[in-house]
Amino acid sequence: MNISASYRRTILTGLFMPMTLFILGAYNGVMQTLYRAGVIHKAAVAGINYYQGLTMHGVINAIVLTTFFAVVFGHVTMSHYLKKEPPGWSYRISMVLMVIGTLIDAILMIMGKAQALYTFYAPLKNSPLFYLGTSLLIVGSWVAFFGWIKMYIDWKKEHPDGKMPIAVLGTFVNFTMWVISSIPVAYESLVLLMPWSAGWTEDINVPLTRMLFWMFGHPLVYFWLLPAYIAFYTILPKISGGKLYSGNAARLAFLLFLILSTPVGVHHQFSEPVMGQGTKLWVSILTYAVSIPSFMTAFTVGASLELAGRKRGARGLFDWMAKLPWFRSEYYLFGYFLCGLILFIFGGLSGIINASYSLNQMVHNTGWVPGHFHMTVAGPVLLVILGMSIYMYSTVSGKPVKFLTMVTLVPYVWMIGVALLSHGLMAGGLMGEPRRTNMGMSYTNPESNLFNSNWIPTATVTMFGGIVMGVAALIYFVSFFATALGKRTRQPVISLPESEELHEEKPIPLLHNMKPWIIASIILVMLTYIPSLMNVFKYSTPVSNKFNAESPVNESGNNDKYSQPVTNERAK
Ligand code: HAS
Repeated sequence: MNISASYRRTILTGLFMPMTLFILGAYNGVMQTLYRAGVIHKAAVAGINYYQGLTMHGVINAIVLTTFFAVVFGHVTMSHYLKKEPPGWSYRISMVLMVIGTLIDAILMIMGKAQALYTFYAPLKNSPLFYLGTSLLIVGSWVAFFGWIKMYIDWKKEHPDGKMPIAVLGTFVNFTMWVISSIPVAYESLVLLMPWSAGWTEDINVPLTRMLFWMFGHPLVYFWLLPAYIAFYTILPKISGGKLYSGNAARLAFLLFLILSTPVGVHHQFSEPVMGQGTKLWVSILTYAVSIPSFMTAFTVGASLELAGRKRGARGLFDWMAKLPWFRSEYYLFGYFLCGLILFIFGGLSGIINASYSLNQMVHNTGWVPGHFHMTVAGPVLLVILGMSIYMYSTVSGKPVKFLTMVTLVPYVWMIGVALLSHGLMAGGLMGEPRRTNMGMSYTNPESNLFNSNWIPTATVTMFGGIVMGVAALIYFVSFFATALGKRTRQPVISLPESEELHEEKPIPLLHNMKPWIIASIILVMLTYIPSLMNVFKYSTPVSNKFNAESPVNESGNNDKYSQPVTNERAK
């Protein structure tokens, strides 16, 4: 489909800008592994301190890059399937808000005024502008969604009998969940954290900010994941040479995410005494339930791949795997998708371990947790972002992909790096290695009396993994920017590989109507968060404004307001 110059520029900005920042995000990731392994024994390198670097790594990679990608991939998907452009006001305002918000955050992080990590709840404190910048980024992404709704209504008028394409349903599910879940974080940022960090309010209720953050923070991980799932269901079967095994299964998986993603945030708070046991048990059950759409995806996508292998002439039980287009540069997206899926098998299984309340006590706040999430967010999520970003840049700009062989190899190198990194982190985590700790100044520094030689081998494996990932990222950056700065040789278009469904399945009305699922989602959110809020207000109260960025310890020495009600309540 041909597109207007202004829409094209918006899409290209939405790909180019976050990818440029990702250089900083990736650099700080490699640095984390060097601190961890004890290669660096300092608090800062090149003027960037440990927590500042970790904040840049998390915010850029996990919030900025992912949100821009979800919006740009949404634009391309909607336009490809509905054969329309979104209204000009929506894509322009959305991109302007997102760019301004991101620039504010980036400048603050570089200046060291925002180092409260990507999970920006109290008591760590950022500059008030950080909360504003992040809110602009999020609201900007909503505006794009509002434009797609308008686009879909217009399309539906023209095609009254047309059924919503799977990719459109996936995008709508993702952004509906995103809007629902970003309301609590907007309240946390704009009503609680911003006035507190500006000094307009004295007190802050720390557990409340944490609960509101995680109410957003877990759906956030599925907001990262669902664009990848859209690609697995609607693009991968085509480029593998097969068909989508079941469209109904794909639709059901997306709709299950809509109801189950938001109420599970409390599983990040299993160790917090303010949450009651009943709430924790309920959330543990819901967390197992939210794995079901991923198990369904493993089956449906796996069956689609088997079909593709068999169409390519495979016989026997496993031969289909060998027949798939591995390392073939004309199908370079295949490597990005499959390496992501392979990592996700282990990322998903480790998530299920986290979901068990009792096992969580062993792994929480250890290296295990970043081990888990690098096989999810640096697995399918990032690999689909990298593959699709270069693909979309090339088609939408009309510029051919440069260094195609290198582009084809990147996901395999990256996958080896992530596997090593996550193995090191998880093995270390099981031996108690903490996360978010400058181990180079303590546990892996022989000069320190905290030195623990047991953690050296695992931290070293983590570092090798980080370096391999760094090499893959470097090769990718060279190819991406060479493509972006190359010459246009073709007509710019929006075009995606489009998978057919294997069977003409009987339409199930419930899978074509989002309303009951939205209602169910709101009911489940209330069933989880009304008791959670009651827990928070029962066992905690706001404390005075005595925290600073360097230390989360309340320096007022006056903890009466906090400890008194808790002690009394618990003592009853
Ligand atoms: Fe998680 C912590 C539980 C999925 C990200 N998670 C995190 C954090 C992040 C994160 C960032 O219950 C840390 C936050 C922080 O900073 O503190 N997570 C789960 C569960 C799932 C899960 C049950 N997480 C994700 C995804 C993420 C992500 C997806 C990012 C995108 N997670 C937790 C819990 C914690 C947690 C606790 C708190 C830990 C703590 O104590 O702090 C499930 O959704 C996972 C289900 C997935 C599967 C895998 C299906 C496999 C597929 C691949 C098939 C392969 C094929 C290829 C078809 C069941 C689909 C085959 C072909 C060949 C040729 C081989």
